[in-house]
Amino acid sequence: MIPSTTLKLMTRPLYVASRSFVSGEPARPTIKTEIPGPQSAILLKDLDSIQAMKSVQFFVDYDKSLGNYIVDADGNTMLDVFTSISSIPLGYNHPNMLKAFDSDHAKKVLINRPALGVYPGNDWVDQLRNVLLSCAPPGLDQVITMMCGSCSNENAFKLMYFKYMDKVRGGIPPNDEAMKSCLDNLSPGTPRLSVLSFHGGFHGRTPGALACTHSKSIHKIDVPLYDWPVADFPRYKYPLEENTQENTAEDKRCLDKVEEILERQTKNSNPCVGIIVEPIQAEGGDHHGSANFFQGLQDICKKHDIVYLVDEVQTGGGPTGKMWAHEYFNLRDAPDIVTFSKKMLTGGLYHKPDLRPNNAYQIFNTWVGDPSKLILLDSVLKTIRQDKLLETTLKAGDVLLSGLRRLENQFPSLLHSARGIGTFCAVDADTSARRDQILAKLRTEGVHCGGCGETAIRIRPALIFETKHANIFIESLEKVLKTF
Ligand code: PSZ
Repeated sequence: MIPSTTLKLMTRPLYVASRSFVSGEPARPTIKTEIPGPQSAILLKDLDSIQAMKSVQFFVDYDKSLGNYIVDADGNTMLDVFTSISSIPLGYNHPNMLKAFDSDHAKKVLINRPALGVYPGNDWVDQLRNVLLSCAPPGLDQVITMMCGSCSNENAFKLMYFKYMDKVRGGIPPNDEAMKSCLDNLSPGTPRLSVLSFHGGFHGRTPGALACTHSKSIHKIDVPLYDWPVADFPRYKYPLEENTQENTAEDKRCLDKVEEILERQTKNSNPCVGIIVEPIQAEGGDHHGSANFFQGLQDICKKHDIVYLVDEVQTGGGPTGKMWAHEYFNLRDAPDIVTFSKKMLTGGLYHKPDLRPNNAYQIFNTWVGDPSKLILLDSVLKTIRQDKLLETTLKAGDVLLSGLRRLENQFPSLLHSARGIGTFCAVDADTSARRDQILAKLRTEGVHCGGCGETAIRIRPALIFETKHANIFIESLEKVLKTF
């Protein structure tokens, strides 16, 4: 008879997990119920009685979730390649982040949340310098914290207006008439100015940011917004290396359009003070622009002396394998403003010194950010450096993208246009309905993924996502595609 210990060894799964960055992480997903399961269904019904949040997908057990694996209220353990819309930098319950509030000082920062614009703590300047400026985009040395991505963009727009009006007045402060009329939203204190954005872009939900958002009608319907101009963002043919001529022509078409719009806006007395653009249009469908396109936009901004704002809310913080996606574009100069949130854990903006507001309280609100978030971000940045997570992201991204390319060749009627930088990857399904079916079936395989745009499958894992996780994702996707 075989001794029971040997039997146990023999029946152990062949797949033995290598060490993960978060120890104790499950080796694979395990699914016990449909998702949402019965427990989530009860909670959904309960929530619905007090809040109309029809978007909730399932409830999560954040005590049990670990590393790359999210555990739902019904005990289903899923590989999470969506991470709360790309906002969980180191996966769930990373020990370094859990430790971040161990000290009394950190706890006191957490509970004594100040109005940072008037009463910052005595370590605030060091925190801004040592944490936020330690990972600033090259060439930018001014930083302001904010609460979220939308309000970061909203305040970036204000910096643009201030700079523009300062130039219009030749550096002279606004006169009494302007100071009075602005209280009634009237000219000359309230000028007519605009920000140029792109079809398919997403920049947030507050009115200015929403005026620049053009991904889905449901975000905008029934909301009064500025009549700001919208330009075309390139739409490339894939694979890129087989379509260079067409894609270069597409860049030129889009850049010419931008110039045309800027001139029209000036003629119509609604001048553009700046351009807002995502390095990769994420919500709108993971549309990439070339380095040539982004360099061209910067040239246009310089020619018209307007502000170049790169919105790195979704791309920033490492998922492309660099801290900032625009670092891939070899811009001749830093963008004038870079906004961030999500994986950076605090919202905010980096900007050039010439955009500093002239007066106190022009950029201001009660909290202007949250110092406890910088304590967490500090532990995230140290972990990224110590564990070389940007390299990990590039390696995992290679496996993802080559896997997606193999699958689009194997299933050409189902998938096309695989693309990505680092783990910031996507592939399109043939129809919206198919994309949704693929996402639903992936979930029954234990992979929590998301969509964006009309037909894209969007991959947004944490920075601790490794090649072994990428292999599980690709294997699961292949299994799902075989069912069609
Ligand atoms: O539906 C939503 O409100 C969503 S789904 C994903 C986002 C928002 N992303 C937020 C986002 C972004 O991706 C970019 C490029 N810019 C600004 C924002 C807005 O950030 P939040 O949501 O923090 O205001």
